[in-house]
Amino acid sequence: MVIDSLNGDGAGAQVIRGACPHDCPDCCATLTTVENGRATRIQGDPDHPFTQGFLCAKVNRYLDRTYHKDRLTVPLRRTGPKGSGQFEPATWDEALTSIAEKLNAIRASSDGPQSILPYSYAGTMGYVQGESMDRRFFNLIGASQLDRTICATAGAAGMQMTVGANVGADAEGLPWSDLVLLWGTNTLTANPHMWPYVTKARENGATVICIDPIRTRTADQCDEWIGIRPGTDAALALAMMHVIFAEGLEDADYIDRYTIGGDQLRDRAKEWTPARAATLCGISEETIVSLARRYGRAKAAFLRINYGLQRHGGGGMAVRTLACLPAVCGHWRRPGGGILLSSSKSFQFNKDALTRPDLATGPTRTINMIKLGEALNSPDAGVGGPPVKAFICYNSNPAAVAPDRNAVVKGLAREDLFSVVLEHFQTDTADWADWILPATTQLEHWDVHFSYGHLYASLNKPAIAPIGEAKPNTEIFRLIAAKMGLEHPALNEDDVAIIKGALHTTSDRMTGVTFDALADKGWMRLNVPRPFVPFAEGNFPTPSGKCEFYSERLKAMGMDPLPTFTPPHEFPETTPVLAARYPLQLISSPRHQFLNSTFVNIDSLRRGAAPEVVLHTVDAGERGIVEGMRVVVANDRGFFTGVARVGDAVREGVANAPSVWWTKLAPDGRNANDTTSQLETDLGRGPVFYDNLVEISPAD
Ligand SMILES: Nc1nc2c(c(=O)[nH]1)N[C@H]1C(S)=C(S)[C@@H](COP(=O)(O)OP(=O)(O)OC[C@H]3O[C@@H](n4cnc5c(=O)[nH]c(N)nc54)[C@H](O)[C@@H]3O)O[C@H]1N2
Ligand SMILES: Nc1nc2c(c(=O)[nH]1)N[C@H]1C(S)=C(S)[C@@H](COP(=O)(O)OP(=O)(O)OC[C@H]3O[C@@H](n4cnc5c(=O)[nH]c(N)nc54)[C@H](O)[C@@H]3O)O[C@H]1N2
Ligand SMILES: [Mo]
Repeated sequence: MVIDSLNGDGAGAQVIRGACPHDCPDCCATLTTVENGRATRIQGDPDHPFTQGFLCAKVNRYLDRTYHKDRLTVPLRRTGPKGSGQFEPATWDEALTSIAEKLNAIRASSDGPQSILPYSYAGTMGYVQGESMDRRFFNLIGASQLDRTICATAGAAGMQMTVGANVGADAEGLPWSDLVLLWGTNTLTANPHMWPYVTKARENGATVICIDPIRTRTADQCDEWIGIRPGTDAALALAMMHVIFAEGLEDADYIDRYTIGGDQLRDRAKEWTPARAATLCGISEETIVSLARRYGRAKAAFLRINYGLQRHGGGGMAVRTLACLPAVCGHWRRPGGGILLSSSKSFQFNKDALTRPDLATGPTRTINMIKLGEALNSPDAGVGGPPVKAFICYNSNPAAVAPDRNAVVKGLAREDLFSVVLEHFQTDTADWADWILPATTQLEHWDVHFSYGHLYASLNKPAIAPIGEAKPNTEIFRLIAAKMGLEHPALNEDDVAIIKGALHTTSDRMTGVTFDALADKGWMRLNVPRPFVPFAEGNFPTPSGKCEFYSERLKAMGMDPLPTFTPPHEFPETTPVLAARYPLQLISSPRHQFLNSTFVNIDSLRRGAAPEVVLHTVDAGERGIVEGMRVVVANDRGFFTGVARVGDAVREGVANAPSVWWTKLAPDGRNANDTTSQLETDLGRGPVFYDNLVEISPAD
C-alpha cells in the first residue's frame, strides 16, 4: 500500500491524498486520515482551489459508506429465484470459474460474443476503475458496445454543434462576472463547490438569477427566481435575442469576427417576440424583456447551465440555443463571461491508451444504455443481431436509475439471461444477478480523474487495504479474462501503469500534468491560464473555427441549422390528448443527500425519509391533496407513490419527485423511473427523464 508522508503526526496517523470518485462536476481533492490501517477521517483538501477544504453532505459520510455493515465482502452466488435477493457466499475461484465458463460458452455459441452486453456508467468517474481494463476486455472478446448516454450526451452535442466541443467558461472567472444566470442547475446540491465563486461575484456586485421550474434551495439563495415551464428554455433564449437585437444590445464586432450565421440568427430571433415566448414559457413578457436587457448590458455575464435542462426531447437544441447567447453579446471576451455546461473536453487524457479500441477484432453493434429495457426484451436487442444473453454490470444501478424501470426489470428477470454485477452493495440491480462480485471503493484502489466543473486533474491513491475480499474493477476483469484463457499484454498492465498510459499524451493542455506531479501534490491545474478565457478571440473548435449560429452539420443531419424551439415529447400544446389524461410535468431531480442512487442506503443520509412528491398549492387543491398525504404518481408506463409536499416550491403544472430511490428501500418498491420513458433527445440519443407527463392523485 502506498502512503503519503504528508502531515504524519508521529503517532501512526497518516494522511493520504485522494479524489472524490462521484459523478459530480466538483471532483474534490480529499485527504483521508488513516490510523492503524483504518480510515478515521475524510476531509476536503484546503489547498485545492475548487475544493477549498470542504466536502458535501454525502461525501462527508464516505467512511460510513466504506465501512457499512452491508458492504459486499465476498463473491455471492444466487440460490433463490431470480430477483429474490437470495445468495450464498462463494470463493473467488468458484465465481471466476463459473463466469468464465458461461461467457466462453456464449462466445462459442451461434449467437457469438455480441450477445454479451457490458453495462456501466459513472459509479466512479475514475478512468482506471471506470474505463480501462473493462473496455479492453470487452473489446478483445468482441462484446456489444454500450453507448453511455444516460446523463450528458444531448447537451454535449448541443455544445459541440455550437462552440465546437463541450468546453466552456472557467468557473474561477466568476468573481469578475457582473451577472450570473444559474439556468437549469441546482448548484447548491449538484455543484456546491462552485457556490463560493458565485458568492464572490455577488459581493462584487453581480446579480444572481435562477431559471428553473423548481424553486430549489439554489433558487432560494438567488436574487431572483424565474420559474420557467420545463422544456421551453430555447424559446426564452430566442426571445432574449429578439430584445437584444431589437435594442442594439448585441456585440456586433464579436458577431462579425467570431461567429457565422449572424444575419440568419437575427431573422430567426425576430420571430420570437417576448409575447410569444411568454405564453410558451409560462413567464411574463416583462420578465423576459428585463432579463434580456440585463444580459445585453452586462459586461461579463456568466451562464451556468447544468444537465437538468437537457433531459427533454428538445434538450440538445435547447443547450445549443443557450450556447449562442454569450457570442451574441460578446461575453466570451472577459473572465466571468461565457457559458459553462461542462469542462470535460478541456481534459485530454489518452483515452485510446486506456480503452484500447485497437483490441477489437471487428465492428460490433452498439446498444444505447437508456434503451436497456428494449435491449433486454427484444430478441434482436432492439438494434438487430443476437439477443442479449449475458449482462455484465459495474459502476451502475440500472434497476433504479434507468428510464422505464418496469421494462428494465422485466428484462433482468429473464431466466435465460446470465447476469454478473460488480458492486459495493446489494443494490436493486444486484438483486437480479446470478453472481455478485465485491468491488473496492475509492479508499481502496488507485485512480486518476478529470473534472467536468473545473480544470484540475487529480490522482487517487489507495488509503486502506480492500475491505474483505473486495477487488478493484480492473483486477476483476483481469481475473475473468485469465480464467477465460485470454492472453494479451494489455490485460496484464497494473493500475499505476494504466494511469501513466492515460497521462502519456502530447496535448499542450496536459503539459505538466504528470504522474510524479500528481503523486506529489494530489492534483494539477491543466496547462491553461487562470482564469481561462477560451474564446476571447474566437478560436472555436468548430469546423469553421467560429461560433456556429448556423450549423452545416445540423443541416446535414436533417435538423434545423439555426437555433430553434423543439417541444418536449410530452407537452400539452403538442400532445393534448395525452396531456388531458396526464396534465402534470414531472421532474425527478437528485435529492440533496443522494448521488443518483448512491448513498440511498446510508441511514444517516436517508434519515428515515420517505419518497416525496412536491406539488404546487393550486394543483394539489384541484386534486384534494394536502401536505403529508400519500399520493400516487402515474402514467401509462407505471406508477409510484410518495408523501405530498404542498406549497410554492414548484411552479404550477409541475411536480418534483426528489430522486433516485433504491426501490427496495421505498415502501412501495418503486421509484420515479416507473414513469419515465425510453425516448431519446433530439441530439446525442440522451434520456428524457424530465419530459414526463403524469397525473397525481390521493393514494386511497
Ligand atoms: N447531491 C447531488 N449532486 C449531484 C447529483 C446527485 O444525484 N446528487 N448528480 C450528479 C449528476 S450525475 C449530474 S448529471 C449533475 C446534475 O446536475 P444538475 O443538472 O444541476 O441537476 P438536476 O437537478 O438534474 O437539474 C438541475 C435543475 O434543472 C431543473 N430543470 C429541469 N428541467 C428543466 C428545464 O426544462 N428548464 C430549466 N431551466 N430547468 C430545468 C431542475 O428542476 C433542477 O433543479 O449533478 C451531479 N451532482
Ligand atoms: N428519474 C431519474 N433518473 C435518473 C436521474 C434523474 O435525475 N432522475 N439521473 C440520471 C443521471 S444524471 C445519471 S448520471 C444516472 C446515474 O446512474 P448510475 O451511474 O448508475 O449511478 P448510481 O445510481 O450512483 O449507481 C452507481 C453504482 O456504482 C457503484 N459503484 C461505485 N463505485 C464503484 C466501483 O468502483 N466499482 C463498482 N463495481 N461499482 C461501483 C455504486 O455502489 C452504485 O450502486 O442516473 C440517471 N437516472
Ligand atoms: Mo448525471
